[in-house]
Amino acid sequence: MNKRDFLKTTGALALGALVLPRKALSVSSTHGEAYTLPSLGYAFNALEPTIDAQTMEIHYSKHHQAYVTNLNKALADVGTEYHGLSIERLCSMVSPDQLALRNNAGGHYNHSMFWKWIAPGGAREPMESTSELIQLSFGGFEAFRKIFTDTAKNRFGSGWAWVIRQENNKLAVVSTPNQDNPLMASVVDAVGVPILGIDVWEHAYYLNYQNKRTDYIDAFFGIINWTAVEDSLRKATRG
Ligand code: MN3
Repeated sequence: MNKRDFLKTTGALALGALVLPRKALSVSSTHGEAYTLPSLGYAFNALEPTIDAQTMEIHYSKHHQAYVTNLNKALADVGTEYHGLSIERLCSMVSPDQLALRNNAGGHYNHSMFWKWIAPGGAREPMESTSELIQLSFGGFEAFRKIFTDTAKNRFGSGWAWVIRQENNKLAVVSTPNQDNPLMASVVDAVGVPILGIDVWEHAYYLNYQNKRTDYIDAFFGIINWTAVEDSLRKATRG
C-alpha cells in the first residue's frame, strides 16, 4: 500500500468514526439562519509584533467577512440538505465540484479556528494531551516542529498546513490548497479533525514578512495558544 492509498484508507476509517456536531460554539449556523463572522475576541494589535494590526484588521474584517458573505450566497444555490448545519458538518459534506460552497465554507471554518489558535494568552507550550500525542506521533516537539514547518513552507501557492487528530488517536501533519481543510472527506486525501492550522496565504503575512514565509512560520510558533489547541483536541477526541 503506497502512502496515498494508506492515507485514503485511514481517512475513510476516520470519516466513519468522526462525530461532527451539528452545532458548535461560535462557528455555527442554526436552521436556515445565515452564518456570521464570529467575534475575534481581542484587539487587532494584540499579536504584535508577530502579526501587525493592519494585517489582522484586513484579514478578519475583509477576507474572513467575504468568506462568510459568499458562503451565505452559495447556500442559496444548493439543496436544503446543506442548510442549517454546523460549519464543520457542512465542510464534511461538500463535494469537489461545489466550488463556491467548498471555498467559502472552508474559508469560514479555517479562519474561525485560526483566530482561536493564535488568540493571546493561554498556555505557551503544548499541554498534557497535546504534548503526549506529539511525543507519540512524532517522537518529540522538535521533530514535530520541523515537520510542520517544512509542510507549511512547501505548500505551493496559497493554502494551509494542519495538525489533525486521526481515528487511530495519532496526530498527523497535512497540507491543503486554497481553503480546503481536512474535514472535507470527499475533497482531501487525509481526513481528520484539525487541532491546529496555519494560514500560509500571502494575505496572512505579506505586510510584515513579504516573501519570507519561513520567518512567519517561525514567529507563528511564538503566538500559538496551546490552551485552544488542547481544547480542539479534547473536542476531536470526544467522538
Ligand atoms: Mn486567510
